[in-house]
Amino acid sequence: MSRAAPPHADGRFLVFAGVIILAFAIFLIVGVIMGVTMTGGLGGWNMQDHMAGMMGRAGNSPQTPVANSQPEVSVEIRDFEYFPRDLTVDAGAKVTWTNRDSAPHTATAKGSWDTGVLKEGQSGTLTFDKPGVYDYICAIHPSMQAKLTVR
Ligand SMILES: [Cu+2]
Repeated sequence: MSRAAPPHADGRFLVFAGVIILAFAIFLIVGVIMGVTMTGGLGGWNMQDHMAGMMGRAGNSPQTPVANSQPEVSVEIRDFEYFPRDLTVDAGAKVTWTNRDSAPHTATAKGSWDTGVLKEGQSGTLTFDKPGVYDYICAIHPSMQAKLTVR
């Protein structure tokens, strides 16, 4: 005489399988959410941008003012800072800003001049014919501040 399986065995198995499937589904959903967040897939969210905004590090490192008499002068934008941050050029000089960050930046002297948005690797060149002192910022990250003097 053989013993039949207990009548509740199937039900127990179904509950067990259900828990496994549910756990797997939660794992998948969390994975997708994390993936989207980390890669900036939603609305251009950007880790570098986010960290700089949180830490407010733009403009914090010390820099020596630079005077450059060349007709063409370069400013690099890197790690949410302008290099050099305090630049003097001669009247008539062409100044080129190049963005080395993955985040977009501008060089904007409100009411005077503007490079427009520079994406990673892009440059903007402006010619400065008249002497003057210009404080400028990044229009996207206003904590990025610099100064251009035309003499
Ligand atoms: Cu910026």
